Parts: sequence; structure tokens; C-alpha cells
Amino acid sequence: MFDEKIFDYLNSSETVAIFTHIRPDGDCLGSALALGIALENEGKKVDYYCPSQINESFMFLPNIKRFNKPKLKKYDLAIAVDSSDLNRLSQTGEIFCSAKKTIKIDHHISEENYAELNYVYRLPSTCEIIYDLLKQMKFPITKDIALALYSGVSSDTGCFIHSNTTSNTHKVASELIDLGADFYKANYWLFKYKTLGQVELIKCAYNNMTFLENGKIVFVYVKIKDLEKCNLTNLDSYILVDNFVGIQGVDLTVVLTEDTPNFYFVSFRGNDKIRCDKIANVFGGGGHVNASGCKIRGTIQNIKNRIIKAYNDNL
Ligand SMILES: [Mn+2]
Repeated sequence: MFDEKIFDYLNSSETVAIFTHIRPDGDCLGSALALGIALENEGKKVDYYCPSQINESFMFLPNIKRFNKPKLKKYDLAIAVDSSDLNRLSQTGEIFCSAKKTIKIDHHISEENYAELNYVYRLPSTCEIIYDLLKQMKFPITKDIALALYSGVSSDTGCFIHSNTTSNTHKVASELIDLGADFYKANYWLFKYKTLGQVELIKCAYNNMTFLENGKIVFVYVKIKDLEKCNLTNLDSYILVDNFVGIQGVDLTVVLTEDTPNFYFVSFRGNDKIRCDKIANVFGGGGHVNASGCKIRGTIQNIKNRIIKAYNDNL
């Protein structure tokens, strides 16, 4: 999977900056931390960059407090994980590009090879790729690294229930548990924990839920005023989508979170009759077959109509 070039880049760099994408998830955070801790254990100086605030539910991850507290400004090496395009690094992209050497490691298939070395593999999570890299580098996998990697593997497979899950995913998870990953802790914080504000937001979302196309689509939105009422920001709304998956007769779940007036973050989840990635592509977004996302501008009614069209065009 990897070649001499990346081994050389990792071994020869003394200062390293690691980057996640905007609105980080468990996979990009887990990848960044696992790789970072492994490099620190090899005596490298590592800074961690994330273009968004990090949710409370990720605070169980080892070293998470190190994000966005850079000790350096210039780096021998910059590594972006789980980030398909440079845009995904948002304002931190400039620091990424200023490093002497750059690497991208990702599992989203994309044409954008924005780094010098680009390693993109169609695996369920970036953490599965990082696990392989650390093994090939013969870096010791400590308990903390195992927890970070397990969190990413579990996160991007929806706790091993998305159809992207493979026997290798389970094998990797099993090895990581043997290496000391606290799977109960990871899965509790990733999949069970919610704040009281988020419980209120789930109530709002149920009030705003409608069925479209004879019950084939469930369409849910929360507005800025709903978030404000619950004392939340749009970073907290990731909690919503799983509540609307698996409903009788529904093939496509659509959840909108208003970011600025009439501008929404949209999450799609689908069963095996739906290509969520293709629907998201219509609106300039992307993702996986069963789970994807995009941003859409418009009124709720207008967005509803456009999503119905995208759904029918991609059946
Ligand atoms: Mn990922």
C-alpha cells in the first residue's frame, strides 16, 4: 500500500504538522492523533490543526487538547488526513501548503492530489489506512494509538453497521482491542452520549419532519433559531441523522442544519436502493454510497423540490 517515499518523508522530518478537515469526525481526529502520537513517540515535534471547534464528545480521545495550540510556525512535513480536497482544510490550508514537504492520506476517492505524495485507498476509514502505515513503519502501537485508531474505524462504519464494513474492519478492530483500545469508552462517546441541548434539538427535528415521495424520503431540518433555543451551534447537529435512519418504507434520509440564513449543511443517508454520493454530487458535495453530505442555499421549499428531483434522477 505504501512506498519508500513516505517512509523517507516520515523518518527524515523533525517537525510535523497534521491537519484534519472542517467539522471533524471521529475518523479524521483519530487518524491525526494516532499518526501524531506515533511520530511523537519517535521523537518528532508534532502540531495538530483542525479548522473547526471540536465537539465535547471527542474529548475522550488521547492528545485531543493538543489541537490548535501550535508550538511552531514552519514545518518539515505537513500531513492532511481524511481530507479529499484542499478546501476541506479551510483556513489551515495555507499552513499546510507552506511546509517543505506535504502528504495526503485519505479514503475518499478524489482527483485532487493537492500534496506532493498522495495515498488514497478505498477503505471504510482513514484509520484503517493509518493502522497499516504504522505497522509498515514498525512504529509501536500504544494503548492511546489503539484507542484513536479504533475510534476512527468504528466512527466511519457507524459502529460496524454501515455496508462499507468489511471483515478486515472487524479484524483491525479486534487487533486494536488486543492492543488495549477501550472500545466501550470509544463507542459510548461516539454513539451514545448526547447533551441535554441535543435532546431538545432532536425534539425540534421531529417537529420539523416530513415524508416526501410517498414516504420514500424523510426530510428533516433545524433552523438557526432552533439551535439557539437549545443553546447549540450547527456543530452539535451531527447527533440528528441517526434518529431518522431505518424508518419503515424510507429509502433516503435527508437532514438539514441551517448555517447562515437560507444556507444549509445537508446530510444524506440511504439504504441499498440509493446512491447518496450521487445525490450529494448534484449539489457539489460528496461522500459514500450510503452516507454523504453537501451544502445547499435556498428556502426549505426550494431545497425540498431540488432534492426530490435529485432523488428521482438518481433512482
Ligand atoms: Mn473518514
